[in-house]
Amino acid sequence: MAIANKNIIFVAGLGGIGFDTSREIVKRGPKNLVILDRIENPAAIAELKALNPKVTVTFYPYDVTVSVAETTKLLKTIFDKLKTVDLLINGAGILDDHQIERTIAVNFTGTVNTITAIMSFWDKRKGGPGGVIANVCSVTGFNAIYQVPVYSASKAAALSFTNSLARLAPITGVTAYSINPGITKTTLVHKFNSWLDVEPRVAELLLEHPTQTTLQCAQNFVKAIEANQNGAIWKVDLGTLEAIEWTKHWDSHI
Ligand code: NAQ
Repeated sequence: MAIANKNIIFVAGLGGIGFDTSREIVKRGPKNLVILDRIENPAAIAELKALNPKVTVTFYPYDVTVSVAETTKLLKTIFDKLKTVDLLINGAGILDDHQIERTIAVNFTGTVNTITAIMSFWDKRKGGPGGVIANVCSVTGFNAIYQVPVYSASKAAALSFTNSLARLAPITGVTAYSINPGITKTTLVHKFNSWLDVEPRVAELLLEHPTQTTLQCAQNFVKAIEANQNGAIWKVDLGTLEAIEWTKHWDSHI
């Protein structure tokens, strides 16, 4: 999907990976970039606006743990203004295996609920135009960082949900793919709690191995958006972009 002239909603567009990706998106000249994030950052929004004055950048506070009904209300405000939305990016995530419910609420339920809410505007069975969803999952959804099993499982769940969404596209008209970053230098991975403190040095150990910058990640993130492949599972690791092949071990045959 060419980003120029599109209307894009970016949940968590101000985070470490999110903000650099927002900058790459704005450079490509969408019509609207609507950023939804938990905490407002006027300086960051001003920077995005200054980057490309032709782009309308707006911000609404949004916590992904609110109800589907509340999300639907916010989306109605946005759809009333923009009329159409081409792409929804879900990027909210936390990494803290001491907070079990919150991890699942943000990383998995938040993604599912946001998508459930946008379906009432997009679903072709309701006369909607369809749309595109990009979910930020993680390479830990492929193979866990087993010292953070709750986080890893929440990302595997988000990835599985995304793969199902892609299969449902013929019914809903809504396509989907996942963006799965490898270890990327942001505050998220600087220091974090392992489950039951099984490995107090998990962050230090991880960061002994090669990582990528947020800019490298963001540049490949927008390439994946431009490729626009329903069902793609994008690995965005160490400055590279690769569509991974998912191994099938079982088939429902329906
Ligand atoms: P950062 O903490 O900077 O950004 C998280 C974003 O989520 C922020 O915009 C924050 O406001 C938003 N957020 C958190 N709770 C929210 C809520 N309740 N409602 C709305 N928004 C909320 O972290 P980041 O590294 O930029 O992470 C961005 C996304 O990439 C997250 O989903 C994260 O899980 C994912 N990710 C990050 C990394 C990494 O290394 N930084 C990796 C993969 C995926 C492999 C690696 C990991 O999985 C971490 C071990």
